[in-house]
Amino acid sequence: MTVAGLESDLFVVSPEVEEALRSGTAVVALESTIISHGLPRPENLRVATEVEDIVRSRGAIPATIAILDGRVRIGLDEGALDQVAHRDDIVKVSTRDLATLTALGGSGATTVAATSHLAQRAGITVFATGGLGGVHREARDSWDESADLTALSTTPITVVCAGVKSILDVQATLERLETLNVGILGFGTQQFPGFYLSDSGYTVGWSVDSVEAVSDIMLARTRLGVSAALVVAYPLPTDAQLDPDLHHEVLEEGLRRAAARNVTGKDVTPFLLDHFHRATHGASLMVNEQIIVRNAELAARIAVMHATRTRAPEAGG
Ligand code: PSU
Ligand code: MN
Repeated sequence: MTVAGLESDLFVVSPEVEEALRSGTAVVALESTIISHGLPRPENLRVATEVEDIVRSRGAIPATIAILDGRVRIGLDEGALDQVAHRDDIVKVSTRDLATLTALGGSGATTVAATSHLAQRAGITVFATGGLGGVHREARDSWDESADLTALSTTPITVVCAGVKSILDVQATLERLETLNVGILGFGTQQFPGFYLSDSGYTVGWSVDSVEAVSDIMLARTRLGVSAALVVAYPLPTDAQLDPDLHHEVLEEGLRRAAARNVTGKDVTPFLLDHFHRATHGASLMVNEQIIVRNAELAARIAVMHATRTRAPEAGG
């Protein structure tokens, strides 16, 4: 059996994801840019595996999404995950690149924008990532705003993240998310998280404390026909965050270097994340790992709760 509407010459859905979608078992979509471009080797594969494991341990099926040799892969086996982590021809893929890359037979790792699109195409409603893309500092001159924002404005999916990357202009990003009708819920907090930092300094309009409440809101959004995404903002505890002074110092240096080397476009985010990993001697990497694992765990709990409530009753049962 195949997932409804997904043609098998273009989509390869892993058997366990296919079975989960068919039976109404909880599935959590996971992005792959974080593996190929967001984390250094060899830690990237270890973290990707750890993230899948935590999703499973909470009773959901992980569906890491990527493009391999022209086909969309929804759910990666060990070999495919290894390819995303280690192949040198894996490009960073946003929504606009999807058709071009698949038609040309290329391989790539999907951003939040592209992953959201493909997840919703496959009928997956919950997605976990680290931090969203957003409006870059200096955007007044560079016009650099992540396509994650516009993608989320048109994709009805629930995204668990630790806010937006702290390398961004958080205030401007929050304004754009409001304009774009993207819902934001603080999970257990009134403060919008700052990715490496527990608190970005900005508050959220709504806060919930339970996965039941998130599921209630997801159900209401479906019934109301709200077609934008819901962001569940989940901060690290303060004792796990990156030291704020170190963060400030490393970010200033990274922005200076990016400007000096004329880094632009889709290279900016990987450049800055890599700078953080080097300049903090791995401290930011540890923080990043914790962020992703925690987000995946919460996403799995939300997905399990939501699946229980929305699963069609068994025929004849
Ligand atoms: N956050 C991370 N690591 C990452 C990214 C975000 O901690 O690698 C990736 C995500 O895939 C996100 C993308 O969608 O960066 C945004 O890139 P850009 O700013 O070029 O839109
Ligand atoms: Mn950009």
